[in-house]
Amino acid sequence: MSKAHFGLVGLGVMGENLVLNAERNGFSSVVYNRTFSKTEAFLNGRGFGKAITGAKDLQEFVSKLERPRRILMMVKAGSATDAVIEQISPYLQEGDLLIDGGNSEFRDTERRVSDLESKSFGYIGMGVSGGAKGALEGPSMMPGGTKTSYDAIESLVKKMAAQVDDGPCVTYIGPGGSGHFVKTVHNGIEYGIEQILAEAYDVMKRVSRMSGSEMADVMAFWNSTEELSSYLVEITEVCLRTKDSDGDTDLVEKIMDKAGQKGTGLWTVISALELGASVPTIYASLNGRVMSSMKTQRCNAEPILKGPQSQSFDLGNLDNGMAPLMDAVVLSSIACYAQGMDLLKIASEEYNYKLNMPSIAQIWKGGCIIRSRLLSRIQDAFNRDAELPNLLIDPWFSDQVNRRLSGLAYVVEVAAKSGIPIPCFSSSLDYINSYRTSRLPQNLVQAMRDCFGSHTYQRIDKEGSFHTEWLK
Ligand code: NBP
Repeated sequence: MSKAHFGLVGLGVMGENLVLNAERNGFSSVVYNRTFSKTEAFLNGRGFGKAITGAKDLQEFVSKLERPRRILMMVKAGSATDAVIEQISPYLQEGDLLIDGGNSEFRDTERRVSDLESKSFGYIGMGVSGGAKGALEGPSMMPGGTKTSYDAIESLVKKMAAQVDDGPCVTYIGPGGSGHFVKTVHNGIEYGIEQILAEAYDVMKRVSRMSGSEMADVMAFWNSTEELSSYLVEITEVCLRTKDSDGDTDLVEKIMDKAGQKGTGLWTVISALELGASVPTIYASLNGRVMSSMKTQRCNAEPILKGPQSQSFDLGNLDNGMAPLMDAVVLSSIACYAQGMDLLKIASEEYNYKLNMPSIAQIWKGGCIIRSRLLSRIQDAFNRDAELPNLLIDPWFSDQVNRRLSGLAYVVEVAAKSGIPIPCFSSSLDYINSYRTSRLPQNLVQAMRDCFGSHTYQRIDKEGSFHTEWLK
């Protein structure tokens, strides 16, 4: 019997869809899952009649693959990934290649790449984005590791990936854990944009008293514009338009307002703090989820802590796409992408990843959760200037900032006067205002530090390090 082209370990939501994708693209496959009943169910269900066979154990699985073996692991990140590597390694031979498609922490991937490559196996840490549908129809994929290992999987991943006007949504990202680092930052941006849209919903609902279907119409309008056309706006429209089974109530109003924040969003912020990158919009989205999880405390505090008296404010209408609110969403989304790209640039320097910024924007244009038309502008901006210090000062983006900043400021004012939390809108406004201010008040911070701790300061009028006896 001829050997299969491709192997998959882990028949979860992602694994099932990815192996069907590979098979559809001409790669006969073998699947293995820790719990064999899932393998059987898959082979008798969605995998039936396809060029996909199963294996009961890892030895049988490995023996059914052509060499060099290409094995994709789609299991829970962390100890499960280590367990699979440990269990499968005894059956691998020189040149065989393991691909970790889970959401692994990039430092784990650094460790695994050096460990596995030292044993003459290939190891690729590959971020995969697109959820179940993307995995089946074509995800965005971010593979990192040695270039020779990538070359061995290029034909496979290029066929499996989403395709956009300028090619497949996959490219060699760089060495070590760079693929998983880029996926982590992708997810950080995703956290930010989800929170931005949630804030827009809250303002429309509570200030403008709009219904789910009216808000869905606004999303449809926004999705028709160059600045906001995106997958996340598209699905927000669907979420807002969907009714509960009673047919009357908006389903979203029945959903518990608590969101988790354990994985990649948290790691994005930790990495940014470690590297000295400024990501306030992404951090605000993470903190929004932390606050959301304090449901009992919030319920207890509501009658104690009085907000401002309610007032009416004009936020526009559907004909102008709720103009100031659209300004707020556009600029906050731009701030979010700018922060993510900045973090990638700083990490690229620090870890010597040599990231190609236009290519990263290109592979996010299709298949993944943050796909949007804005990414073409981001790609153009970094193509124009590979050393661009920040997206905000690219001509197209600075024009957006200059036209929309007063709208964002107005929405922040309206929300503050209405007692509505808008962590991403306000952080984005502060981020942009800080970035465009040549003289910030940290001169006073330096004065205080020198006053209480003799930390010294620099002057703007002469070179050197200075200390003043402030309390004499
Ligand atoms: P899960 O993250 O729920 O993982 C399920 C798979 O992991 C099952 O096949 C399970 O086997 C296997 N597994 C576990 Br749990 N512990 C194991 C162990 N110790 N040894 C061997 N196998 C083990 O599935 P998923 O949602 O498809 O996600 C897979 C990976 O892709 C994760 O890292 C996830 O973060 C990432 N990801 C998910 C999405 C998404 O939208 N879901 C998107 C992008 C990336 P069992 O059947 O025997 O329990």
